[in-house]
Amino acid sequence: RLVEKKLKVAIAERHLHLFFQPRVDMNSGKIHSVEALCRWDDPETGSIPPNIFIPIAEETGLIHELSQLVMQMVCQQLVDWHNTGIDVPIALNLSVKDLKYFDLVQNLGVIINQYGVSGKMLEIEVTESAAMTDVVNSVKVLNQLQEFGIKVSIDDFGKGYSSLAYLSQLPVDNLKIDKYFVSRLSPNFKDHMINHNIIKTIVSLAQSLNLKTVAEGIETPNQYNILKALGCQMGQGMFFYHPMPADQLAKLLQREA
Ligand code: G
Ligand code: G
Ligand code: NA
Ligand code: MN
Repeated sequence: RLVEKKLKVAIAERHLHLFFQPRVDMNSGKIHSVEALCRWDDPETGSIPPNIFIPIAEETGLIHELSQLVMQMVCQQLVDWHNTGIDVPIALNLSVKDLKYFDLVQNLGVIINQYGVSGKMLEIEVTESAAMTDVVNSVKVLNQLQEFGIKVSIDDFGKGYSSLAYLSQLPVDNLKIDKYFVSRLSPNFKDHMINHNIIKTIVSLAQSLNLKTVAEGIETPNQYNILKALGCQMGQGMFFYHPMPADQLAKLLQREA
């Protein structure tokens, strides 16, 4: 397929770059870390969104090369920011296919060493469906990541299928509450109380498992206030900041400092 060929070239020629969306401490409002979101600029078509190219990368097996490139770009960014006096941890998204790829951990270890970055500056986001697909393997992979000091988050929590029995076995640090629940907190939605209660339950589940919660897709002051009251520790969304290029984020952090 044409698009497959183009993606392969894009990865080889590095027509991919990262945007960064701040993750904010709900109480202080300070930027805690950032999530790296991959962008593909095609010289002919223009910008192609990840919702389109990530599934193609997964189908074609190009995801491993793509994730490898994202890991390198993330480490390079940590180095570049560090050299300008900025140290902010970066979370990157991995696919279900990445967790099954036995070289992932080893590759990441090599990249971290090459760039000389600390695992403490990195976080991995995986969806619950990814982590639950092969729990024995996931436990192994996530444990190894944590041995590097890398944090692990379950992304889009509540949206996929989760087994609570397995969740307690997974070595994870954070649950990211899916933006679907957050988006339906407004009283305009008939089910807003149900979503409110689901979030309350997720926060309480996280507390009992000693995990932190991050709410995704916060867009309004009302959503922010509810999530804060429910004890959600961190938040992301357009209410705080849109995803932005690296230099813009650097300026923002320099202003904050
Ligand atoms: O920022 P946004 O619309 O662009 O991202 C859309 C989806 O693509 C999200 O589910 C996000 O997790 C995913 N995504 C963004 N960047 C990456 C990446 O580098 N790797 C993987 N596997 N998924 C990504
Ligand atoms: O699946 P994941 O959580 O990694 O996806 C992050 C996605 O959420 C990206 O597509 C990003 O652009 C998008 N996003 C970031 N902030 C908001 C927001 O406030 N509202 C909505 N609807 N999407 C957001
Ligand atoms: Na994701
Ligand atoms: Mn994510």
